[in-house]
Amino acid sequence: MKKNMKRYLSLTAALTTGLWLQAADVSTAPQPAWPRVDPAAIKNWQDKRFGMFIHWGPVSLTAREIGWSRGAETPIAVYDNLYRQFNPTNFNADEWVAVAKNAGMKYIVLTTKHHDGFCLWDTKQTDFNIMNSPFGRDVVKELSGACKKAGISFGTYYSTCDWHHPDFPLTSPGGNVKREKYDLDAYNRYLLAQISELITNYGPLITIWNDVPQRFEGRGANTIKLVRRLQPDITINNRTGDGGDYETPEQRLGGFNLERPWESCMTISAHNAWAWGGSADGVKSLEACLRMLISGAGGDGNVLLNVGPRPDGKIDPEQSGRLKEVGDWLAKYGESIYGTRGGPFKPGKWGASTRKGNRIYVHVYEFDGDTLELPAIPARIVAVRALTGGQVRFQQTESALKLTMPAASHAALDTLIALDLDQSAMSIPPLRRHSPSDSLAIGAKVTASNVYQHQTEYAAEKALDDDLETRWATDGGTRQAWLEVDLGKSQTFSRIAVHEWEGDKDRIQKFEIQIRDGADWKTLLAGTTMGPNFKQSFPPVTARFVRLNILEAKDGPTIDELQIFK
Ligand code: FHN
Repeated sequence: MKKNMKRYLSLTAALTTGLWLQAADVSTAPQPAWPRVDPAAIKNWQDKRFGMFIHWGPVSLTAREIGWSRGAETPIAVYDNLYRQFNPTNFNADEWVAVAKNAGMKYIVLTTKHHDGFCLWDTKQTDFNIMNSPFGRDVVKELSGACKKAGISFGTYYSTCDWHHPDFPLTSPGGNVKREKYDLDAYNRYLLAQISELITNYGPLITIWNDVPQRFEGRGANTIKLVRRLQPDITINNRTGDGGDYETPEQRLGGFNLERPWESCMTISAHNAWAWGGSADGVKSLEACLRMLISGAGGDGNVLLNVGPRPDGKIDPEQSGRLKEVGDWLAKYGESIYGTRGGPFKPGKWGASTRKGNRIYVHVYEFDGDTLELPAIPARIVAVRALTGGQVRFQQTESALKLTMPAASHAALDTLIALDLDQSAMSIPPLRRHSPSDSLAIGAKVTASNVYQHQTEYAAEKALDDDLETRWATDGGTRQAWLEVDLGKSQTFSRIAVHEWEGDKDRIQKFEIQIRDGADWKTLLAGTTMGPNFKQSFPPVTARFVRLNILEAKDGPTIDELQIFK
């Protein structure tokens, strides 16, 4: 699990004292009757598909993580006074916007205030802001103005959690220290006043990107109501604490979902740093960045790719250079990303697909030799073209769609093939490409000893749907539970993987994995904790029925995915 996510989860876990809810719980909580976004606004946001996230502040002087290093690697007194030496004279908002445009990014989201409480705009609510640094310029004003001038949208990241503010109940390190004295009502007034400033003085915004959900006496809903009142067409993420317009999977891609909008926030940093991580940090490969974008769009999601500018105000050439390469790809093939919807073929190791009008864009990462076999589609293909060059042939039958292309014509990072149909591509139901390396358990019959409030949203099937965004859940307080998979026939397998929900660390404390041998269950392997990345290989066994038997749990066990491999 990424360090930050672990920290974030420890924060939210530490805060489950009735003050906070897990982001995942929050996003699946029944949506309160708060004002919803105009569908046209969310479509406008979805069509952009690719945005720039920017984490910046005086902390960049230390090359340590924003917010999280306060009171940890950097003593609080030192951290809180960094702004007195912060003078990024090379900051040029037009240059930042040019980097985003050259990358093919259609919107920018800036950390106007992170958990450390420092404000990058001329706020009247506190002196702890950029105007009182040697730099003395309103970064939010300059950047929002540069965006407007260049025709790209601007959004604000705003942390509802503020470890610096004396009225906020928690402080550093990591929000794990509870203040003796605090005044949540006063803090809430402060928060709403600042959000009002950002929307009123720097809008219109494409989004307000709240972070670390705060849901105390419905305050999240209050924030949403205020935001909607100030700018009805603004999109609000799911971390306000009471729902929101889109999900925010972090450092991973969201699952294929045509109903619930989502945006994955990812770091270009090779070490997943959000703020400037120093000149040795490095950046992710072009392949990694392109696959985020392509498979993200393939899942019907946006990608918000983060840069951490240097303390002198420049975006490091290693980061801007990588982004330019992504932009060069988008300049040629952006039609397959912008304004498309995900599918119909769900993303996988093989590649991904997007669609627009009568066209399906098939992005192929891996062929099987010269061919790629996809599920049949209920539409007739009238033309096929390899947009990345070369000749491609297709064969369409009742049971499959086969694309054939000589290996010499396969593109290095993504072979893009356009399928033109005799009808709209948008009504084709989502299809899953099966591959020999798939889990044998996908879609298998499954029963469970308990399901959270008997809700289908948390049914046993959600642990076998090949989607890490859904999960089987059990009732709170459940200490023992089992999940029984029927593979339909005896199958031979040698590896099991379990993705335990990350929202609460190690709920499972003792488990067995068993296979049915006649009338009895035979234990294949046993252990204590599982976590989100449990994997175990063993000598091949043959069985039809497999059971995850949870013998001890701290609270209701909940599994994102159980996988069984040959
Ligand atoms: O704690 C923050 C983290 O520093 C960063 O801002 C990410 C970006 O999505 N959000 C929180 C971790 O989930």
